[in-house]
Amino acid sequence: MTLLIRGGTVVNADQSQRADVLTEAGKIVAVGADLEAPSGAEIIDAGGGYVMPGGIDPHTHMELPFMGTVASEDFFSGTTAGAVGGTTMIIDFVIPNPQQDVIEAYKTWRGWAEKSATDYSFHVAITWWDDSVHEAMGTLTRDFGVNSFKHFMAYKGAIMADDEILVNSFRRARELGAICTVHAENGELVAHLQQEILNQGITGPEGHPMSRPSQVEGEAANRAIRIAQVLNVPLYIVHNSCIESLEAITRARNEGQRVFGEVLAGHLLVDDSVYRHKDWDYAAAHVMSPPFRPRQHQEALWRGLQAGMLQTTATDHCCFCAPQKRAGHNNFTQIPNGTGGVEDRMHVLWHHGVNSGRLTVNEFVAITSTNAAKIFNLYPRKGVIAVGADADLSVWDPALERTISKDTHHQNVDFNIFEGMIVRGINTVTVAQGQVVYQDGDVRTVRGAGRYVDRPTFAPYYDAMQKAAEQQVWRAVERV
Ligand code: URQ
Ligand code: ZN
Ligand code: ZN
Repeated sequence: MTLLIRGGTVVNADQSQRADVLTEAGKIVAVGADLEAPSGAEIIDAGGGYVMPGGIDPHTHMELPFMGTVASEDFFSGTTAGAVGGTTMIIDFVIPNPQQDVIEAYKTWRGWAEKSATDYSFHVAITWWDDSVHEAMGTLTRDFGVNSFKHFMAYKGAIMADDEILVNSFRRARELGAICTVHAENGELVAHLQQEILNQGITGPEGHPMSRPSQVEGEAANRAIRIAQVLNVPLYIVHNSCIESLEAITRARNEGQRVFGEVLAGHLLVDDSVYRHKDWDYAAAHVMSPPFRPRQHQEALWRGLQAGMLQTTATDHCCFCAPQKRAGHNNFTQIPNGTGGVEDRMHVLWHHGVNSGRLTVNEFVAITSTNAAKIFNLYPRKGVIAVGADADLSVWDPALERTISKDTHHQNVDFNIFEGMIVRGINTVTVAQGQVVYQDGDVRTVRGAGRYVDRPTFAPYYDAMQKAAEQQVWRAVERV
């Protein structure tokens, strides 16, 4: 399959250029001016718009079994919705139950993901510890292309990793050359506050943010940062929602520590007033953790993105429909936590980031694709329009508008946290593996076309350099 995208401006994280893009058999084979169209090539006219790397959403939970139910979005519908919105790869999560064999859980998730329409990979959560988990982490990095391990510091009594698990797992990740990621909320404090709030007779969704104040997130972020610092392992903090966690990341990065921060499109644009809405279903639809925060946190998060203290954007796409959310009708702690966004992430970030002047188009590419590719060792296969990269890209019309709505989105959920938002600047075409998967409203995804993408650890490189240094062969290496 040969595809020529012409007449556009190619936008990468580092530079923009007027250029055509030629793809062949799923790879980019040429980027340059006035490229010839090989006979039989499909031609797409970018119409003066932008041609950008396909989005990478490093944080989704398709068909996640959670809090007594299963997320309503599966891997095919979710990756299709992502493709409609310009995202061509997701990194999802294997989340073993405590005491569940980690490799068995990994293989289960791999089975579920085979229906994906676009490429995918997995972070693996460490929710318990014994020698078998230690062993499994090695097997996953060596044989299954996993280079990132997740730790939920929240969800006590379920999947919470206490400090002993954090220390054991972080230490093992360091040995393997993997990166550690955390959901940073102090699960003990959350459990205590939940009970206190219920004891006061508050059972509605308004109790959710009350039980997870931003200090609870800031403490956990700082604790994870300090543990990672002592154990000398890189750290990635998912869904930073507040000033306190941003401050912890900023301090660590200013000290030169290898810490990365992710922010959700939702946390940049939705505030905590949603929990005080008079309609129970509306408020419950916004129950996710960490919760949406008061407005001052959003401005700080935007500044964190602009300052480079937050590197990636994601959605934490974890959908539950109203009947599922109603499981918590008499007790907010039983409302399944999660909201959607995989289809809208890039649109809302372009409108509120680029159109507002907060971000350049190059910075937009960095935070929606390139940075995640680099942090999780997918670059330059992913996250860039360059010869040899996968042919995952989108054609972007900066003048085209859409109104976001559950009535028109492709996400398999009956709610949209961006409902009614008018955004200007959206993709007209999405290409994945060199195939057009979306064009001007026409969805062309194919069930099962997505591939599992291995993510090598950094250890081989690191070990080689370490051994070279130890064997004093630097000179030879430099001469080569
Ligand atoms: O905590 C997460 O990231 C998962 C369980 C999705 N739910 C959520 O509220 N963020
Ligand atoms: Zn989380
Ligand atoms: Zn999550």
